Amino acid sequence: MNFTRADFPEGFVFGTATSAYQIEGHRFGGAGKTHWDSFAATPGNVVRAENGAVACDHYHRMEEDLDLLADLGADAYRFSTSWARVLPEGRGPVNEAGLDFYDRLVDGLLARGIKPAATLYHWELPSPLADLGGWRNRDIAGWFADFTATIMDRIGDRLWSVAPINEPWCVGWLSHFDGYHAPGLRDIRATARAMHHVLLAHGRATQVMRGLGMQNLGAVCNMEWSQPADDSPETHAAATAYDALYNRFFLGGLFHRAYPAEVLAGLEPHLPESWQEDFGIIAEPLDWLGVNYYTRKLITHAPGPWPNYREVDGPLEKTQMGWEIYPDGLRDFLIRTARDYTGNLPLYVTENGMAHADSPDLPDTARIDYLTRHLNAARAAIAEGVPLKGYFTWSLMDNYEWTLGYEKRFGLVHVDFDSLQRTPKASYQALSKWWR
Ligand code: IFM
Repeated sequence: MNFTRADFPEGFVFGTATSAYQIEGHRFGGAGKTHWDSFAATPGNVVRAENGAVACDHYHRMEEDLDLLADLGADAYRFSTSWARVLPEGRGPVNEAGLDFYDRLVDGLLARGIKPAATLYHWELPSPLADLGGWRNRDIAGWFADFTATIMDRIGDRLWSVAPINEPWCVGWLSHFDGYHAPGLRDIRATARAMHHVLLAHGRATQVMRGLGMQNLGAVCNMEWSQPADDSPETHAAATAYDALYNRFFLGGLFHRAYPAEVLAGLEPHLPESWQEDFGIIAEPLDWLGVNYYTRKLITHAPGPWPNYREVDGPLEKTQMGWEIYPDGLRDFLIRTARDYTGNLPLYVTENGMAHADSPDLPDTARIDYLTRHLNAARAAIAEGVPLKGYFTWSLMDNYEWTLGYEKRFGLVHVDFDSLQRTPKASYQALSKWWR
C-alpha cells in the first residue's frame, strides 16, 4: 500500500464490517426462523441451497474473532443485530440468550478499544413477520421500532454509532422486484411498498433511538455508479433511470423529502396511500451517512415495460462476483453525495472490498490492489473537500454471500468452512501494518 494512516485526516476511523446472518450461525442460541432460511431451502434460489445455519460459527468463536479485529488494528467494527435472535417471533417474547450475546459482543469490543458500530437490520426478517407480508406491510415500521427499543434498551448505552437498516435498495428492489434475495418476489406493487416502508421503518427506529438519548445515528445506502453503454439518448435515459432507482431514491427520501421523478414514473401508482405524509418521519435528521460501494454498471435501454434498462457486460477487470473494478465511482459518489444531499454531514465508506477465489497461502495481491485503489479514491474525495470520516472494509472474514452461498470470498481472514479455522490473508497483514 502506497500510503499510511498519516495520509488520512486526524481521527479518521478504519474498520471492518460483517453481518449477523452471514457469520453467526443462526441455528445456535435460540434464534427464530427467518425468511432467509425458507428462501434458501427453496430449490433454485441459493447456490447449493446453502444457508446461514452454521456460517462462521461466530456465535461460539466471538472472542477469537474479536482478537483478530484487535490484532488487525481496527478502530471500529460494523456488526448487525439479528432481529430473530433477539425476538424469535419478531414481536413479543425476548430471547435472553440473544440479548446476552450482543451484550458480550459490545463489551468485548470496548475491552479491546474498538468502537462498536451497530446495524439493526441486515436482511434476516423473522418468518412470522414475513408471513404477515414483511416489508409490504406498513405495520413493519412499528414492529421494527419495537425491536429497536428492545435491543437498544440493552446495548444502546455503549454503542459508538447505529444505522437502522443496511442497504435499503437490497431490502426493497433486489428482494421484491428482482427476486434475487429473500423473500424472492417479482412484483412492482410489493416493490413500491417495500421501498417506502423500509425508509419509514428507518425513520421510526431513529426516533426511538433519539428518544433514548442516543447519538451518532446514521443511514447506510449502497451505491453503484451507472454509466451509459453508448451515446444514444435512450441509453442515457436508461442509465439515469438506473441511477435514480439504485442511488437517488433513498437519498431523496432521507435528505430531500422527495422521490426522483424517474422512479415515480413506475412506482407511484403502487405506493401506499398518502405516502408523502411519511417524509416527516423518514427525514428525521441524521448525524452521518454511510456509503457502501463496490462497482459500476454499464447500462443500456431495454424495450418493454418500465424501468426500460438492462445491464451490459463491461470491459474492466472483474472480481469473483463478476463486478467491474471502478474506484473512480467511489470518489465521484462521495463528491456528489456531499454536494447534492449531505453538505457538511460526516460521510463514511461503510463497505468496500472484493470477492476473490483465494486460499490462505495465496499472496492476495488482487485484494490488496483493490483496497489500495479504493482508499486512494477516498483520499481524492477528501482532497476535494468531502467530509469523509472513516472507511470500513467488507469483510473481516469470508462468510455467507447470500444467494451465492459460501463460494465468494470477501474476507481479510480466510475461513475453512469444514473446520471453521480462521487464517489471516496477506491483505489482513498489509492492512494491519499501516492501521496501527
Ligand atoms: O455480503 C454483502 C453484504 O451483506 C452487503 N453488502 C454487499 C456485500 C457483498 O455483496
